[in-house]
Amino acid sequence: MDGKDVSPAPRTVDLAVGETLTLVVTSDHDDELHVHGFEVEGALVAGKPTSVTLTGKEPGVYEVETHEPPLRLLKIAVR
Ligand SMILES: [Cu+2]
Repeated sequence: MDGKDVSPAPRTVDLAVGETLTLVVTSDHDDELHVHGFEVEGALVAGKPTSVTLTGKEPGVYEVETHEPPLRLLKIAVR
């Protein structure tokens, strides 16, 4: 594993305004998690699940990514 596989494969998840979504992210290496639009950033520690809870506010499509390397994990469509 080279730290570049994303599972499940990136897709778009719908989130209604006012609804909450909890993401649990586990990386095989230390990294940084960034949820665009929600401006949530969190440290990912190798092998350790990190969870973030997001509440839909502004309608739009937002990317969830890591920074090292830059990988897109999913998109959140707030409607
Ligand atoms: Cu980012």
